[in-house]
Amino acid sequence: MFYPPNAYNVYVNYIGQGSNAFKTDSEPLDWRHTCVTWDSDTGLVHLWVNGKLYPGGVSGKGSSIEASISLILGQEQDSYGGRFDATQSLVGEISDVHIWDYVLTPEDIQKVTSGDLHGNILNWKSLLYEIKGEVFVQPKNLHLESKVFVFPKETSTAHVILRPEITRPLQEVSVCLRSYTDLSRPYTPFSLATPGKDNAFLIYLQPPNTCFVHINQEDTYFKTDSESLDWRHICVTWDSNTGVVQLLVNGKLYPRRVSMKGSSIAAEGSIVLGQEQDSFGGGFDAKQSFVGEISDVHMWDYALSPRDVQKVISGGLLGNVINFKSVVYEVKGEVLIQPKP
Ligand SMILES: [Ca+2]
Repeated sequence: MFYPPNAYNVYVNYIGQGSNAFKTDSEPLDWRHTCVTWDSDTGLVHLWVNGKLYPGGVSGKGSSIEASISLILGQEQDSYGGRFDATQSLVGEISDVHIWDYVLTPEDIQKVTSGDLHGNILNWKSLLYEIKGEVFVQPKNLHLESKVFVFPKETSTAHVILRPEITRPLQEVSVCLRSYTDLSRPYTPFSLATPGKDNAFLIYLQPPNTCFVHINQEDTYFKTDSESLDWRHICVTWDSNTGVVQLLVNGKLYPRRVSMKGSSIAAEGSIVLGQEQDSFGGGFDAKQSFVGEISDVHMWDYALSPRDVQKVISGGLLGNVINFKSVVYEVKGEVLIQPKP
């Protein structure tokens, strides 16, 4: 049992509460790798989180776990194979489950973490399983650090969906990204739609030197220096209190505008890279699509200052709503993930 943010309880043959309560370091909102080992001879229980050992207590010394087991992911059994409690269920993602009939050494744990050691009792790579209820099997996301999305051609289908870490109404927003394109027609690197507002937060570029920012359906335009055929770093910020919209290209602030003062962007957002949404999650037009490369997409729930943007450009400030290094995403259609040039 995991009690966020940082407590675990391990039960062995009913025994566990208290004697095997672990306190770990608080982990960021990211994947974590957990190992628990138990040895009946000594009763010792150890917990490893992301390769770090948290020594535990003693449980079930001299006992053994019976041969006939019911093994379930995502629910807590209060009887053999059943009696689940929704308030103890897992909501999220699980992968790489392995079980061994021996106690792993620290060297073993390193191998497990790097994917070089698989379970001998249960091996995730050759698992027999049954899915009950609403559980989806999805490809594992590659971590995007030092990666770019490549949109190789004009389509009305290729796009990337980003899942934000914060979902509540936003009175302030900043979005930054790097893009590289040779398009001479208008295009859309970033489109955020909310129910009933397809242009809740939209960055729409019209080469060679116009940038449209839409906030809750109102568009504002900026004249910029002409684009050169190179990577460009774009940030757009908006603060509902003043309505001020800032556009910064490669750190340069253009004359500020005002839009949709006093409004807020609804909590339920559909965030799409590479296509312009004309409905929630769809309504794409190939002639407004992005062709080229996009990287380093970050989003915040506050308005960055020009000084903050300098930190973003140097990699010293990462988004709190979307952090490109850990973002959960889905690729739809022909979009490739390639190393950063
Ligand atoms: Ca639209």
